[in-house]
Amino acid sequence: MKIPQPLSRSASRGSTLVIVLWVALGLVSLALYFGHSTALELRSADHRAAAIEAEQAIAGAARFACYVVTNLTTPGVITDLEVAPTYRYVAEAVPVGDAKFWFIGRDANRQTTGMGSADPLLFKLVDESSKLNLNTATVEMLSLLPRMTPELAAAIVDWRDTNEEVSDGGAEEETYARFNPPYRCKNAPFESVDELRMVAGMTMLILAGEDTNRNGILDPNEDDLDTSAPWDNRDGRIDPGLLEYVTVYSKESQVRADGTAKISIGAQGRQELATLLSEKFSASRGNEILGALGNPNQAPASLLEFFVRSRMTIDEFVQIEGELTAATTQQPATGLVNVNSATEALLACIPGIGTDMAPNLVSYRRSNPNRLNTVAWVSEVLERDRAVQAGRYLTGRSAVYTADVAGVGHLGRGYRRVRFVIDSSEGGARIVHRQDLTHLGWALGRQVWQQQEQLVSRNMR
Ligand SMILES: [Ca+2]
Ligand SMILES: [Ca+2]
Ligand SMILES: [Ca+2]
Ligand SMILES: [Ca+2]
Repeated sequence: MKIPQPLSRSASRGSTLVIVLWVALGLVSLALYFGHSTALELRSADHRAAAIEAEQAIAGAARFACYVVTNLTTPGVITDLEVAPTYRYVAEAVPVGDAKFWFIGRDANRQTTGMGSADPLLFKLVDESSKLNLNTATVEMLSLLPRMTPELAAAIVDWRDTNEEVSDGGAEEETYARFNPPYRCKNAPFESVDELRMVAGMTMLILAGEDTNRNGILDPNEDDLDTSAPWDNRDGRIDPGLLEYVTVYSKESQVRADGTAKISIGAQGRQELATLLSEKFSASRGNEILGALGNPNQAPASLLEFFVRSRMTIDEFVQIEGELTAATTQQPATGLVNVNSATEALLACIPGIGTDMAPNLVSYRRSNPNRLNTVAWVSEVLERDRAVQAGRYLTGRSAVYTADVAGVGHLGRGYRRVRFVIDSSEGGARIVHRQDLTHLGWALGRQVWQQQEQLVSRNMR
């Protein structure tokens, strides 16, 4: 019988070594694992901190925008010339501690065909009166918007009108009842432009077009066909969707600079108007103007018509324009288009202007930048009848602005973007809409991206 021999000394030492090695290996991998996850944790904490900085900068930017809107040299006029340099509304890479913010703006004088890839982003507030108001524009006006069809324009009007009568090509209750799942036709005014998604026949391509990050300029993925989303036509120009051209917020200011109600240009305001004219000019000049205006019961329907009929000079009219309103209780002044800030594509939708005269208005603006504080100059470009027709849809002043604010934290990290709509129509400034647009991705263009990259690499060295 064989008695089992104890393991030799050397074999026992060998297995101990193997065990020690395994333990050491385990400890090393644990150390590596925790080291790596701590680094990850640190980096993500750093990003979270940067994002919080960006959010704080954006909140500050919104307050700054409210201040600018309520402190304009001429209320409702927001051209570069009118704004004092100490609080210019052009805001680019404004530092707030380690963070920065930008206003993502638009160029009103860009060509109808869109902006080329070389066109830079403009950093400023956006005038909501530079767009068509979904709640007041007619089917005819809506139909002329880029990417719009007559059927879709009719469906938009059917969505907001209170009746159930289907407009030509439009959609009411029975169309929406057939959807899966079905829903009701709103039959009430639009409360946001995003509500357009609900309208029958609408697609994301029509809404956003090539400009999927909604910054008004051509980004690399928006000019490469279908290499990356979205599909685009790679023609070197941005072809934006409907969202670029429509609003639900535009409205006229109801108050004068001193906070009192504006004077009606209708019969009910005639006495106040007479007082204003004699105060601003003289009693005799006032009488001349009132005489030219004629019968108070056939009052002008718009400020532009008032100007044309009054035979005032533009310089005279500018002095009283902010005191007057064409709004009546039956027809509140909602949705007028500011002829000084609307693009050519938008102006072409206005009755009396059209595609033939819109380019002339834009070229007048380019050559007369110091005239963009009034609606009166339109009568120097359009003939009288067309000016009177267009006047009902136009204004020279705005009360509602968008601050589309992008911000980054330290070292360009933690990108965030929030859009604020600021309404000053009742005096003061109220934020009436806030929308987080961070999910649309980087919207500050290639130039700012490169600047941020350089900043990071300088700091890494
Ligand atoms: Ca309806
Ligand atoms: Ca874009
Ligand atoms: Ca693309
Ligand atoms: Ca294009």
